[in-house]
Amino acid sequence: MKFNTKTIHGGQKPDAAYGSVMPPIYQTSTYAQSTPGGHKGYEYSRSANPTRTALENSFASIENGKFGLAFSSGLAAIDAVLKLLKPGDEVISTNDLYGGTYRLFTSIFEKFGINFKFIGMANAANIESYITNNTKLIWVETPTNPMMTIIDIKATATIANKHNILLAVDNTFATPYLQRPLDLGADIIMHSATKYLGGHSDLVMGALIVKDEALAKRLYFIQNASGAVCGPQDSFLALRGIKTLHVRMQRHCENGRAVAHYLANHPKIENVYWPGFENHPNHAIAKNQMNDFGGMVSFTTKGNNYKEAIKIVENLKVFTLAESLGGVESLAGHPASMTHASIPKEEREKTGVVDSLIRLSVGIEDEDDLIADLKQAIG
Ligand code: P1T
Repeated sequence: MKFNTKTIHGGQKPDAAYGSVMPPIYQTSTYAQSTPGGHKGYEYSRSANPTRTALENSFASIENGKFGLAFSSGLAAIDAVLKLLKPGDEVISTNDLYGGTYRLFTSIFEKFGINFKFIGMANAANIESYITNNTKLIWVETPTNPMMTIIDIKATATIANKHNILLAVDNTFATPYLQRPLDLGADIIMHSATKYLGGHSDLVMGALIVKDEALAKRLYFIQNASGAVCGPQDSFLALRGIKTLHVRMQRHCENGRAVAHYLANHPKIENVYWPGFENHPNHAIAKNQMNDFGGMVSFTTKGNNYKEAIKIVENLKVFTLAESLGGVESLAGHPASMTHASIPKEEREKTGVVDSLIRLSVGIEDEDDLIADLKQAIG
């Protein structure tokens, strides 16, 4: 089955009871048993729920994995991965990543004796010198949030395999429409399904996808034991969202391209971060591992003018000033004060998250309206 068919049919079959084409929303916490342990595969909805199972099968299918797991948020999914580790273990992570992921690593897991090294991974060979006997996990976001740095998944997987270290890739920005990290050698894919997979800004959810059965069993154990699962209603919404992922992504990419080029030619704009530009430092890797360049675009104002940046985000009318990304509607964010506020200023500025940086999640509206909105807001 090809990708555009998998988004609709992958891991799905009509419901056994009445043949309903969409899986029913099994709004139940528990299931009748004929005798203790005598059930039909479901006993309690933290452990498993049929609507969630349908979604988890879809996750596995679209990412070319074997096992999918759905969580109550993206951070809950990351939390589950980190719980594979024990005190003394080390994690090597991209230094440019979602602020909440950084906060989870440094404010929660460091307290439990897990050590983190945040490094630039634009050159994958750089990773090897940070590996010690205690390194158990490499955490990669690509494209990174919000600087759009591209990390070579295949090269990173080769290094991780050589040292017997797990490689997890946060595939939130790219989605499997653009890149499939398991095919490139990663062990775990993570998603904030809140974003493109859900696609309509109406739910908060996380996903993990793996190929290896032993690893899947360990993650299922954590999912059930820690309990950060999503409900059946949200599972249904995410499944519905995934069915249009490919058509939405196609338009996100087209509009993202138009917006990136418009900004690049604007005299009041300094830098535009979008991996489709030939002069993007990792353009060659992006071209190699992605099918297109996505709908996320970040930029700074001329002279890193903070006041100008705030004026722009306040002036936008079609773009909504809001956290999050990946929905059908266009959003604008100010990472330094919003999504990345939990990263200390000197840390975030090292990776380019300066005070004038604006991040756009380019939606699927008409391209002309988006460009006109930017034009009036930037002036
Ligand atoms: O918000 P949640 O579903 O818990 O997902 C966290 C998360 C993980 N990884 C990436 C790359 C993300 O972008 C996010 C969430 N990000 C935002 C809310 C944001 O506006 O960037």
